[in-house]
Amino acid sequence: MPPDTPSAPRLQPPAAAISRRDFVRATAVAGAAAGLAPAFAACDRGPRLNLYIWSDYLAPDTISGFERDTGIRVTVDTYESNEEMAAKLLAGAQGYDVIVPSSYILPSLVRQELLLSIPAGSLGNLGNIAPIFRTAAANPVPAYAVPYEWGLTGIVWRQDKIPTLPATWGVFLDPAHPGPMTMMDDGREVLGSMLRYRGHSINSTDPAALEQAKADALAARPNLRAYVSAPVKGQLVSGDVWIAQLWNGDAAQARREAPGLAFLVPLEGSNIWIDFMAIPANAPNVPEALKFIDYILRPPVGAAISAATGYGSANAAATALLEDPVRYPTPEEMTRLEFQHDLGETSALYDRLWTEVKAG
Ligand code: SPD
Repeated sequence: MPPDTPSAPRLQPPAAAISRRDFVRATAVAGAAAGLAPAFAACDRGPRLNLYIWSDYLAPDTISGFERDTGIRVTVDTYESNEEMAAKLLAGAQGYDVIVPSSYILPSLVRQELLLSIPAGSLGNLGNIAPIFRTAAANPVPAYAVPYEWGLTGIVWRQDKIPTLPATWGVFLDPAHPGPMTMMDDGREVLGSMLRYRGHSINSTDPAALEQAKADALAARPNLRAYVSAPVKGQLVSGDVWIAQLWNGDAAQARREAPGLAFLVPLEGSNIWIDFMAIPANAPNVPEALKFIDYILRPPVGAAISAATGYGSANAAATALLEDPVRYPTPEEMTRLEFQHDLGETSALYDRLWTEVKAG
């Protein structure tokens, strides 16, 4: 299938073809920002928990196991980027009890007073977190956030159709690329990959480097079918997309359906990220939120989530239960990987450049 032409209309993400949403009770969120609390509260009485999490980021039995164990009814709503989640909170969304932000956005959520600090001693299973995820580099706001899972950003491709893919972000810039391609609907990821392509940090605040990243992203745009993150899995499986910028766990989930898929981290380097569980400042069900986070920290629960999602667990006791855990990068591999950092005031520049890239 030929890629879209340069004159193609604004890229639209396809509908998700693989989703575990059928095993969680998805919330029908009418309208965008506000209005969650009434929808949640109206359902029935009894203890409740409203979880707002990335799509495809739980094990099939995570929610049912928690409900059975605690008698707390859970509603799950999903998002596809940190920015989508933060925008909703900033717009005044009420009703969420647990969210799952990445490390780079945590300081900004704290600065905007959108998070509740987690009371010391309230999580009996906190000791299960591996030491590597307790450092200041890994967790910039330990009083507010508990490590969940970690992963890598790279390229997944149909090896059955393209036996050898060059291990470079330049693939997306090549007009003669060998098949339909997508990049993620995520400004930090797309601009970050273009920054690494030119030898810069994914956390660069250099305006000239960022303008070049924007120019490169714009040069790649005509080669892409869409900006789409996790939901691209269905298109990779069906063969409608052959090459996609994606996270390793979502790539592993797709590979279960299409074994011809392979994943690589480009030689120019990439992003290693950590996601965290946190409680919004306006959470209506804080005791239930703490129970949920502590439940996730149980070793078998964390192990099942890691096995299902294909991401590494931040929980050492959970990882120890897995026969084939996701391997943490070696020190040599880490030389090509960076954690995404909070960029303070430069975040606004990233947002502007990304808006311009998407506008084309
Ligand atoms: N399907 C779950 C994907 C979780 C990705 N979170 C990390 C994003 C880092 N930019």
